[in-house]
Amino acid sequence: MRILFVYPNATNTEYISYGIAYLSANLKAHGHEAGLLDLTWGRGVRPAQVHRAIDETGPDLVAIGAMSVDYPLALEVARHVKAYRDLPVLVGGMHATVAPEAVIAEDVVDLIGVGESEEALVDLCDRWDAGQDIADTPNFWLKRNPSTGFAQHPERGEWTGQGGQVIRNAPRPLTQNLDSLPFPDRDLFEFDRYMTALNGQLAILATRGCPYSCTYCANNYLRRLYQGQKYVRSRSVENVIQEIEACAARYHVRAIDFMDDVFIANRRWILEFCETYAGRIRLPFRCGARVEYVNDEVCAALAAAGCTWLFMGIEAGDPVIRRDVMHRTYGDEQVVEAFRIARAHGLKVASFNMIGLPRETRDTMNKTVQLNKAVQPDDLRVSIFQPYHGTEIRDLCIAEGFIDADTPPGDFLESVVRLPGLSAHDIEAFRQRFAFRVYWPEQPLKALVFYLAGLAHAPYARLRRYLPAPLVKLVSRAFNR
Ligand code: B12
Ligand code: SF4
Repeated sequence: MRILFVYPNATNTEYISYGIAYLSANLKAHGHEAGLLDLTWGRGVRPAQVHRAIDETGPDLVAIGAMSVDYPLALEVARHVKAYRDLPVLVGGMHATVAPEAVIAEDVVDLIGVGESEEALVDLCDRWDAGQDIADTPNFWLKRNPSTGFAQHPERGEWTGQGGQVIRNAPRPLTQNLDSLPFPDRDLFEFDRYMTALNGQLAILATRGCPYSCTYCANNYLRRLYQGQKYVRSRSVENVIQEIEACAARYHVRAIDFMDDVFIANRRWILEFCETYAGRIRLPFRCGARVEYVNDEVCAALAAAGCTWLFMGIEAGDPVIRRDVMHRTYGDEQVVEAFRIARAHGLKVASFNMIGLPRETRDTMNKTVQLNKAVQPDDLRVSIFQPYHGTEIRDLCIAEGFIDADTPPGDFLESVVRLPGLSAHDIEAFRQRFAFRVYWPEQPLKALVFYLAGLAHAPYARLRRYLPAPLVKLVSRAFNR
């Protein structure tokens, strides 16, 4: 079977979709073929691009992978597909997982994939090739064709996507042995182009899942979706190292970027990893952490292995918002201590923060600035809170009137939450000055640089796709340490 993947990377972030790359690798390992329409490097989508990709690949199925932020563009692509050819359109990825009813309700969508889908997609394609009924394939929701009584199938009915009874199959059990999956198919993408844009930083995923369940995060939803199963899984150290070695032999890799939710969550695993990595890889790397897992033993091992940066969520400075709204229960002292320990071992630490949360006031946002001021992070990121579908915090926002039931999450540049006394404009203005206030007067030069970057952030994100490529590359390099 031949699949045309579509990566509607609406934010033009220079990262491939590892979801699509894993799916493609597993499909190819099982004898199927894959092509790609990658929208990372352009401005939105033109019908001609879709037509060309269909003509070149000759797909049996168009498979679009989208996060919520990419979803409007994903739908636009689906409309272009349907206007050109009567091909089945499958939408998977994080948005279809957290908002399945809304996605399957679209006329231009025939099937959706819910949750992790490597094995499920192979199952679907195998059944398809064998001419079997696909109606009860786990993970997939699809529309049963009213005229034939079967799930829609090229030989049995038209792929109109309209009408029909929706069949909702439960997700397959999670893949527990992650080593059984082939390495992601980076070559499906123009991977060298991504590596150049990211200054040689290679993204790797060593784990899946997170031990926590913060109210605003997809893990909160996924943990419930996969209730009763082991949710946090790690690849073996050897498997991860082999992937890095294979990539280092193929691409110009200068550093490793572990994209895992909490890379250091499993003490035994991280200690074994650091020892092996130090002996075989010797490239600088960065990873994500949580303050609860930071201690002298782990930081010493990370530093000895070549870790340069730790990314750690402070998220909110107000302990009540942290506990009641976000379900993050660490204290301020724990944050200060974790930053101190990491830096004592020579690691640089960046803080992640969010503002514009439900129940937020100017006072609580100031507390987030103050906690950052206390730790003086080497770098910091401030996001404007977005109520993603499927999360507990979205339910809270609706219940307490901060958003309407049908409010979509914003484009991450602007708040969509109604907060008494704080407009979207106030929140954006606060974000712009956030870093300046953290670093001033302790680090005046840094305060000024971050102030200018804060001012430029939103206009740059909106204009980026219209700027000349060399300029975008320069900015990416400057901000990708
Ligand atoms: C790595 C990562 C990134 C990386 C790379 C993203 C990328 N392009 O893939 C970077 C740093 C660039 C990033 C950026 C952002 N991210 Co991010 N990111 C992640 C993270 C930590 C892991 C994602 C991953 O690669 N997982 C491993 C792969 C194998 O899993 P997967 O992508 O889910 O794919 C599986 C299934 O979804 C499914 N699937 C995927 N595609 C398809 C397609 C089809 C057809 C089918 C059938 C199935 C399918 O099968 C795949 C294999 O099992 C997740 C957290 C998480 N727990 O998932 C957040 C997460 C995906 N990110 C999130 C967000 C919000 C963002 C940003 C918008 C943040 C921001 N404010 O800028 C940006 C968006 C930029 C963009 N367009 O890429 C949210 C998305 C929430 C939502 N409802 O959409 C998540 C879930 C974290 C959270 N807050 O809850 N992110
Ligand atoms: S610790 Fe991070 S990844 Fe884990 S649930 Fe909380 S926000 Fe999500």
